[in-house]
Amino acid sequence: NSNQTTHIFKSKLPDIPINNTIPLHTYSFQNLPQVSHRPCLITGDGKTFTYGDTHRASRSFAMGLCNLGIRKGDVIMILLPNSPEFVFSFWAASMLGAVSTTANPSYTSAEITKQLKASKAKIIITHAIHVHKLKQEEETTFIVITVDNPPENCMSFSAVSNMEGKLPEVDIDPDDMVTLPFSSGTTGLPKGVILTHRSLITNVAQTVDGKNPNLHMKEDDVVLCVLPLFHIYALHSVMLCSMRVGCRILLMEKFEMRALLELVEKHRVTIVMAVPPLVAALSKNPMVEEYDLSSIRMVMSGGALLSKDIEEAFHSKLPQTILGQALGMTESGPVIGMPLGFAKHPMTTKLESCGSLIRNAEMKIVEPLTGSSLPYNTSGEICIRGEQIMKGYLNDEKATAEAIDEEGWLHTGDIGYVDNNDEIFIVDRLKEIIKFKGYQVAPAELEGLLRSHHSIEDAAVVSQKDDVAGEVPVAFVVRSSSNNGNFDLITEDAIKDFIAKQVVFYKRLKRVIFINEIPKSAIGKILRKELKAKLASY
Ligand code: AYL
Repeated sequence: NSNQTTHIFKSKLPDIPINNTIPLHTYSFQNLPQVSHRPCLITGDGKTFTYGDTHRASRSFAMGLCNLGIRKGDVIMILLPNSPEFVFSFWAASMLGAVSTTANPSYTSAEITKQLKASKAKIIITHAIHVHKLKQEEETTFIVITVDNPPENCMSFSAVSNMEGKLPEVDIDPDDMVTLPFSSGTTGLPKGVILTHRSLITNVAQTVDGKNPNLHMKEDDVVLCVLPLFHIYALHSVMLCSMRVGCRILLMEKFEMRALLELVEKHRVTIVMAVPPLVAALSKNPMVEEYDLSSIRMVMSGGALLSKDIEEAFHSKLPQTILGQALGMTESGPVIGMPLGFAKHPMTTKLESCGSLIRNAEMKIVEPLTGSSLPYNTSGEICIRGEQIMKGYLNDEKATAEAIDEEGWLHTGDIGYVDNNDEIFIVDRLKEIIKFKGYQVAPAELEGLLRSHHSIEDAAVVSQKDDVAGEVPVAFVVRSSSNNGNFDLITEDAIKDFIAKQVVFYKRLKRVIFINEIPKSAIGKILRKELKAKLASY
């Protein structure tokens, strides 16, 4: 309706010129001459790689991959915890014009196989302990490279890095894909999210570039990398942002509170990228008293909603530290909102805000049913537009068209509003996704598994609030009628086990509730709101 006003929100910071037509690695290593001697990666056990080392190791691995036949457009899977090899692999792919798809090494064989098939990865980089989960099938043939001692038929990371060769000249288009994380978006199963050189450069620049960067990271910062790099949050906000500014990345392979506190104290960590449970631990865990955390100047929380209680507890525990929430979504490249309290010239922000819209982007809030755009202080679906958003879902035009409309707006499935101070507040979620400590759990994936069980006729999975994880998946199950009159009806525990065997730990069902019928709309869509209401009454 052309008579309607469109309320388009912008950042309070002015737009900046962004040179996003170069390859991502060129952009990220732009300051190499100045920073080459500076530490880039520090491991928990004390190994250091300078920017020069990191660039060299990435190039060497790229040459090895090239020798193994990896060419422009090919996909490699990085199935690693936080480690220097993760970083080298990512850059090696980029340098070849190839693509990395990152996955959680704790995934089950079935989960890895799905991503392998969808991404057609030709090389997998992992640890020897995960090799048994990699199943060669007709449609999927790949070479396995392990960063530790290679089992039979696998190659070692160092051997590949030591292959003779030279880096080919590749012609990289800004709109070529560079990484392929998986996300279920607003509905359905996990899908490959196409992020290009242009989209990632844009989003990193929106975050840390400019005279007054929205997120002020500087060369002498030490950034804690405890969140997994296989997820877009740490990949972008820790690895890409830190490397752009030339600061240190302290890599932790897994989360362990005491080890984390020791490392923060020892390395004088200045920035912590966190998820709400980690902010809660920093605010409430008594162990924190035993360590000197005075070096931390910023803590960012993202990936899921942070409660006001935790925010307040954090401020009283670490009053010298700025805490802020960033809002992101894999499909949006990923950052949407970043607190201006993190800016070089900081502005005051409110409790519970999820940041302010990043620069060089547009946002609108739409009424979900009519699509009309809403003004300040009115809740609706958050939509974002700009060069940072994904190009689309891999081989899925339908899902892409549902996510990005004809005018280029990405519909996030998050319900929120913008207040008078241009801060974003999230109030609800339109989409199906369940957030376990910031990890995605796709109801459709669990529902598919449940329905594949012969004793289950129908199922629906919804989220339940949880003190520790934020949200956990709960299933409503209709048992098969063929089992009527049979006293061996499937039990809650049997269903939980059945799921647990097939999925990574955070997708496990917390509860199973048996019902007679799953409530559905006329066109067969599960009425999740109704089930959630039911859940509240249990
Ligand atoms: P995905 N508050 C509330 N919900 C949030 C927040 C937040 N601060 N951040 C993310 N979400 C939810 O794709 C929201 O529903 O990416 C959003 O649509 O796994 C969904 O999580 C997206 O989930 C950052 C900070 C990246 C955060 C991110 C987000 C990565 C999560 C970079 O610096």
